[in-house]
Amino acid sequence: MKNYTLKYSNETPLVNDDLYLRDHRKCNIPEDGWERWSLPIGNGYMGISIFGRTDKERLLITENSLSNPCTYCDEYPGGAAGLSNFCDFFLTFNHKNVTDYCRSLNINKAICRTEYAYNGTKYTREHFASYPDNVFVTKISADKKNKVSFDINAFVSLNRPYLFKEGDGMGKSAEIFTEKDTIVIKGRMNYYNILFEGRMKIIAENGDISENDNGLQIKNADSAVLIFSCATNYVSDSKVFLENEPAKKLEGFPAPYEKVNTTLENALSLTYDELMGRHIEDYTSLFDRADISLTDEEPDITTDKLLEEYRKGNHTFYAEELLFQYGRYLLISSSRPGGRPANLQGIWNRYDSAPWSSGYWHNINVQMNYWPSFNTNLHECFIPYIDYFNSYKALAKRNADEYIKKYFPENYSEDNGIAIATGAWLYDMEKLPDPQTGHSGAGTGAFTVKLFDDYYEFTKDEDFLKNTGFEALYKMSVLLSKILERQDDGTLLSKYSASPEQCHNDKYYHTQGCAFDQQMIYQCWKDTIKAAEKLGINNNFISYIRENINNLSPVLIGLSGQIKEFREENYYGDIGEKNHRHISHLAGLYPGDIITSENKDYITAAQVTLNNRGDKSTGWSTAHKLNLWARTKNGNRAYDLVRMAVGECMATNLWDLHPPFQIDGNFGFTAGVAEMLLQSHEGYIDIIPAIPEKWQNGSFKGLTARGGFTVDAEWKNGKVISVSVLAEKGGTLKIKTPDGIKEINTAEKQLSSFIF
Ligand code: FUC
Ligand code: CA
Repeated sequence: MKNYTLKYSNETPLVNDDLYLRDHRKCNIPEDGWERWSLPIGNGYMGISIFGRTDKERLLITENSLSNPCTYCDEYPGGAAGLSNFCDFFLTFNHKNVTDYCRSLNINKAICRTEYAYNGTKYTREHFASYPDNVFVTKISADKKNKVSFDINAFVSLNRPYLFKEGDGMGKSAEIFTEKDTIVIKGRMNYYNILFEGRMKIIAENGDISENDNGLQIKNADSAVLIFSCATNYVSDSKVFLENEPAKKLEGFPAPYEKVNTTLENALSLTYDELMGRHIEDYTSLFDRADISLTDEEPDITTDKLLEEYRKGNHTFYAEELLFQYGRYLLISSSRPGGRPANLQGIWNRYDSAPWSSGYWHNINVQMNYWPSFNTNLHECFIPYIDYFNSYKALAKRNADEYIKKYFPENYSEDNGIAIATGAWLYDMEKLPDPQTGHSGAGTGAFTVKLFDDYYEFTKDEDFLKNTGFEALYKMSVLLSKILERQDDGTLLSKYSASPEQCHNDKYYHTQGCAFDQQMIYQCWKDTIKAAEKLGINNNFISYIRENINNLSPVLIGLSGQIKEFREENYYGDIGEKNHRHISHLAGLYPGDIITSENKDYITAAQVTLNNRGDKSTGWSTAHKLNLWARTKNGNRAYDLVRMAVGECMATNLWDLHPPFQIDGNFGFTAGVAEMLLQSHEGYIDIIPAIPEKWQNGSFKGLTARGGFTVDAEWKNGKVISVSVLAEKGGTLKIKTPDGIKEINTAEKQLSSFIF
C-alpha cells in the first residue's frame, strides 16, 4: 500500500477561533480554522481535532455521548444543539517564528505529527487515539535534552450558547483541578443529567512538573507524554429512549469516575512504545484490509496544494486514492464496537450547537455513513449502529403503535412494527411526522433497515440475522404494511407520502405512493422474505407480503423517459425542484437492488433522471450520485462525480463540505469509488463494472462482495486480467467472466483465482 499522508506547511489558522462563539449559526464564515484545517483523530469513543499550532497548541476533544437535545427554532429550523464539545487543552509553548514547519496525518497508521525547529532545536509532537486502550496519547519531544517546556490548561465551555431560550435547561457545569501531574475535569450537563469526566496525565522525562492556574507547567524535560482518558455515564440501553423525563434517562448508571480512572491506570502500565504498538496493530488490522491502486505516483506536495492542483485540472489519481482511503480512516476513527455510531460530523465537533445537531439523520445521512463499511471491508464499524438500534427499538415500537393508532386506526393491532423517523440522536428519536406535513415519509425506516440486509449479505453472520437483522426487517415490514391503501386496480400505495425534502412551489410536497416510499417498501418486503426463507420462518404475515409485493409498483417511467419521483408526474420536473439535492426515487438503484441491469429500460430511465437532476449539489448529494452512476455501470459519468467530489466538495483537511462539514459525503465517496470497482448486488461478482476511461490500469485488494467474499483484482486497458476471491464463509461463488457468469462451490476460506 502507498503512503497516505495529509500534510501541510502551515498551522491551522486562527480564523473564527473565538472559544465562546460556539454556535455554528454565528460562524458561517467560510474559512473556519477548525472546519477546514484541523486534523482529526479518534478511536470511536472520542474524537480529537489537532490544530498544530506552535505558539499555543489546541487539542479539541469530543465524546459522542456528551450531548444536548436537538433544538428547533425559527432561526434554525433544521435543528441545532446536539453534541457538545468535551473540552479543549491548550499547550502554551510560546514558540513563535519557527522554521521547517510541517504537520501531517498519516492514515496508514493513524498518527498525527507536528514538527518544526525553534531556536536551534527540532521539536516533534506525535498524537494517536488508541482503540484497544481507549486513550488519547501525545508525545512531545526535542532533539536536545531539557528543551521541552510548556504550560497545559484545560478549558470547558460552560454558559454559551446553551441558553437558546431562558430556562431551557441546557447548561453545563464543570470543575477543573489538578492532582499532582494530572489535570482532572469533572462536569455535569444539565438537560440529560450527563456526568462527564476526563483525566489528563503528564509524564515528563527528566523535567519538573508544577501546578499553574487550572493546569500544569512542564519545565526543561527531555520529552513529555500526555495520556488522556474520558467518559460519561451514558449506557446504551433502551431505558435511555423509553424514559420520557430527560433528566432521568441516565438515572442509575454509574458515574464515570471508575471507568476513566481504570482506563487511565491500565494505559499507564504500558510504555509509550507499547501503547503505540497496540494502537498500530489494532488500526492496521482494519485499515490494511483494503487497498486500491490507480497510479504509481505519489506527488510530493502538501495536501492543500494537491487539492489546488486538482481544482486547476491536474487530476492526480493519488488524490482520488487518498480520499478513498480517508473515508475508511474516518470510519475506523469514529465508529468502533463499544462506542456510539458516527454522527453527522462523525465524532468531531467544535460547537456546542452543532450543524443539524450532529444527529443521526435517517433520510439519507446516517445510511450513507455506513455504506463503505460494507464494500470496503470494515464490517465491524457498523456494529455501533446495530447496538444503537437495539437500544432505540423499544421506542421505535412505541412510536409505531402511536402512529398507526392515530393515522390508521383501522389497521391498529397488537403488533404494529417499528417506526424510524428522520431525526434521531443518542437520547431520543423523533416520531414519524404528521403524514400530511412532514418532509419525509415512512420509507425512511425501510431505507434504514436496508443497512441490516447489507450487513448480513456482506458478512453472512447468521447470528446477527437471527438476533437482530430479521427482527428489524420484519418489524419494519409490518409497519409499512399498515400504511398502505389498496387502489381500485389492486395497487398498494403508501397512503400519505413525501419524497424526502422535495418541495413544490416552496412547500413540502405531499402525495400518495411516491417512488421513494414504494421502492423502499418493496425493498424491505423483498429482503424480509429472503431473510425468512433463510431462517425457515413462515407465518401469515410473510405469506401476505409474498402475495402482495407485486402490487407495490415501485418503478414508473415517465414521458421524458425518466424514473418518476411521483406517480402523477408526466415529464421530468413537472413536480418538485428539478435539481433538488435528494434523489430519493433512485433509492431502488442504490442502495437498493430493484433497478438493476436485468431491466435495461430501468437503467436507461435512471440515467435520464440523473442527467436531469444535474451533477452539481451538496457534498453528500454528489456522493450519492457517484454511487448511482456506478450502479448504472457508466464509468465515465461516475468519474465526473469523483472529480466533482474531490475538486469541489473537500475542505483543506479533506472533510467533505455540505457545506458545512458533514461526514456523510466522505463516507459516500469511499463507498462510491468501491462501487465503481466491484459490484455484487445482482447476484454475482462484477469486477470493474463502472471503470472510466481515465482509470485504464489499476488494481485493488480486499474489497468485499455479498456472500462474504473478499476480492483482489487487476485490470489493464480497461479489461480485467486477474481476480482472486477468498470465500470467507464458503458457499456458491458467482462471478462474471469474459465467457459469462461462472459458478463455483467453495469451502470456507477457499481461494479461487482467475486469469482472464
Ligand atoms: C437532510 C438534507 C440536508 C442536510 C441534513 C443534515 O435534511 O436534506 O441537506 O444534509 O439532512
Ligand atoms: Ca437528512
